[in-house]
Order: sequence, then C-alpha cells, then structure tokens
Amino acid sequence: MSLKLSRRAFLGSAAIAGAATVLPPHWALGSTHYQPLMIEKRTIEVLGKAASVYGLAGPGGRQGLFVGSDEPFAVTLNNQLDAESIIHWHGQTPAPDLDGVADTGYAVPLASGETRLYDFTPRPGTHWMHSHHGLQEQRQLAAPLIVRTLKDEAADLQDVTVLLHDFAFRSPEDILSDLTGSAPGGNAGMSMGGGMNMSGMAAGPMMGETSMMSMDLNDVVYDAYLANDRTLQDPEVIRTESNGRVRLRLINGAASTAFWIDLGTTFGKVIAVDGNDVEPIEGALFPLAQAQRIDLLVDVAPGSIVPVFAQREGGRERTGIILAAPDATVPKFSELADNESGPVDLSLETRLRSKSNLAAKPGSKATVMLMGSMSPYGWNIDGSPWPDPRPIEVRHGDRVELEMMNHSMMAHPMHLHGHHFQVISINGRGLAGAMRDTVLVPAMGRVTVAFDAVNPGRWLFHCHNLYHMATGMMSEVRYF
Ligand SMILES: [Cu+2]
Repeated sequence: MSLKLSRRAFLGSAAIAGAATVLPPHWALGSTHYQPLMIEKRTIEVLGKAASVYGLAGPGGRQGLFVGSDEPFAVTLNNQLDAESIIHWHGQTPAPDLDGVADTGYAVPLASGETRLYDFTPRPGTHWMHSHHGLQEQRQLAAPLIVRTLKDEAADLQDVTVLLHDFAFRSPEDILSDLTGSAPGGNAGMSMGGGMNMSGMAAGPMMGETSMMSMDLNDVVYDAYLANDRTLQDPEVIRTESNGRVRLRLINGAASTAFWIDLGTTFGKVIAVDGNDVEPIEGALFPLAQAQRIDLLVDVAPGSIVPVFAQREGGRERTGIILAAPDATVPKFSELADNESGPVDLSLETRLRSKSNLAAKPGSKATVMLMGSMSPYGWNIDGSPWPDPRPIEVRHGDRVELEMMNHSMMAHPMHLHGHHFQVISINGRGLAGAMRDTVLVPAMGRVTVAFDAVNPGRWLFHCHNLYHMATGMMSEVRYF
C-alpha cells in the first residue's frame, strides 16, 4: 500500500521540525491562520469532588472549536499530555491522512509535547472531536467541533452547544477489566439487562424494534453524567432573550451511554442530525446514541424555563442544561427522573427524511454481521475482531449499500469514518432517511445505509461504544 502525505500535512511536519516547540497562539503558514488546539489535562468538579480529566482547549482556552463560515479547518494540535494521543475529527471528511487516527497506517500518534498541523475544507454542521487512542475518550477527551454556515450566521437564533458525557472516578482501564473479567471481582453487576448470550448464533431471526428477549443495556455503571462538564447538582443555566429562539446543538460524546433527550412539556423541532439537515419534525423526546448529534429549535416563552434533560437509556439517571428566559426563576432538578427510560430505538430514525438525497445509481452491496456478548465480554464484526478484521472492499466511485445485521442482544451505534451515509432501509423497510455518520443498529435489528465511495483510502468502521471497540468491534472500508 502506498501512503501519501497530503501537501498540507507534509508542509506542516516540515515546518514544525524546524520550529520552536511552542508555537505562538495564532500561527500562520502562507495565508492560512491556524487556530491553537491543546490536548490538555484539566480539573473539573464532579459531585463536589475534584476530578482530573483531559480536554481539548481551543482559542481562549474554551473547550472545543467553533469555525466560522468563511474559515478553513486549520489547527495547530499540541499534545500537552504526558502520553501519546491522536484526535479524530468526527463528522469531518478530509483525506485519510488527516482523519486523526493511527490505526489505518497514514499517521502515528502525537508524542507528548508534539505539535501537528491539520488543514482541510471543513464540512458544516454540529460535529465533535475526540481521542482515537486507547481509552482516552473516557477521560473526557472529547469536545464540540461546530462549523457554521452563512445561513446560520444570518439567522436570528441563539446558538447553544451541549456536549454530553459519562463520567467515572475509577480509571477506564479498571472499567474495561471489570467488563472482561480480567481483574479480581470479574464483571459481576455490570450487565444491567441479564441478556442472552447470542454469540453462538450464526443467523438468528431478525426481529423488529421490540424484542421479546431481554436486551443488554449499559455495560458500565457510571458515577455521573455530564452536560458541558456539569451535573444537575450545578447545571449550566443559559439565559435566552425574551421570546428567544435557540438552536440547540446536542452532541452525545459519552463513551458508553445512549441518552433520551427530554424537553418535558416543551416541543422542539429537529432540524439536523449528525450535521446534516433533515425535514423538520416536532417532538419532546429524542433518542441520541453514542457519537450522534441532534440540532433542535426550541422557543423559550417569556418568563419560562426549558430544562433540556439527557436521561440514560434503561435508567433514571440524567444530566442536562437549563434554558431560562430573562428573570425566570430556575428551580433545582433531581438527577433522577421519575421513571426509568426504555432502550434508545429507531422511532425517530424511521421518521427522519434527509433534505438532500443521494442520487440513485448502480453500485455495489456489502453485508456485515455485528456479533458478540456481555459474557464472555467481547464484540466484533463478522467474527473477525480488530486488529484482524475482514476488510470491506468496495470500488472507488460506487454507490455502496452497506447492510448491518445485528446478531447480538445489544444495540450498536455504528460509525464510518471519512463519509456520511444515508439510512435507506430499517428492518427490511426502505426509506429516504437521514444523512448521518453514525447509526444505531438495535439488538437483533437490521439497518442498511448507502454512501458514495468518493474519498479513497482505508477508513475505520466501528461501534462507537468505546468498550465494544476496545474489545474488537472495528473493521475497515477500503478502496483506492
Ligand atoms: Cu457495540
């Protein structure tokens, strides 16, 4: 395989090699101005205790990166950890050497102290960025990556971004060894669903969204759930204008938790998912799987508040932020909802319609099986766990239909790097669904997506439950 560095990446490496270790905050190469982005260690307060976590600080030290409509994606990524790291630009579709992963052979992780340039034309929308190295994502190494359009900038809307996360005081390595049973104590108490072990089934019956068998939910028990680093003990309160209209950009950056977004008695309007416009749909309750984003329009009436809760699937635990009109009093909200939520599902997905459909054209088809179980704990695609996957070979230029058949008792949020795909079939029923980069494939369910193979290279295709990925649930799509 020939690996070519892009001109920009090459220039970047060469320039950095001769530069001082610390670049000025706003660094220029030719006419391009690079925004500083630091992989950093920081301390946040969780449930009254100090917690040492990682973060991604952009200009001014704010977590995340906010790119204007006339700006390139151009950053000097500096690793201030005392460990290697690499950051994936989730939702962006650059050339494969700039994707921010080391697994496909185009790049190596950033060493401690290293600075690397990234420069490409960004894809607009609500996206995010996170570590694609080991289990670092669980240490809050995730942040918003918002690219605004001219239309966004002209709209009379208050833009509010919320990154959701799951938090544990114990280390991600301990969480993983609890799951796999390789530490004293085993995985007792970790399975919340007590589901069946389906790993021996080569081809089970395909069922709809409501399964008679018990599903596994929530591999991991967390200490807290965070919205912009805060719990409901001390939530972020965002003051709106009188009669204000808010564009809520919600990002599920959790390592292993799916949420229900709950607006209570207020109705919001879905206008985009994973950064792609959809025909608007009204509602108050929206499922949001790991790595997915949803943009909602929410009106805040004079004198009122709108709590935006994110409740863990299969539980009462929740986090959230509060939208509040000027002078509205904000009461305290419990971290436990009154009722346990059900599993996240495809109830919204079946209703979503993309604003821009992929052109129908002849192409190729591929099918993958999603497999694994809670006990023994391990997950894979096609019975071939990473790092020895069966690559999904497609042809450059094809419109590829990728069918995912879930043969396990757990749902998997499946993400393809470097592309956005359209959801075209759910459990055998066709639809012109949303364009996305991450889709939930429910337990025993079947989802087909279509994408245009127009960004050649090796691309990771994996489950976005961090512990599923860490135990092997990753493959690659490749074409040259
Ligand atoms: Cu999974």
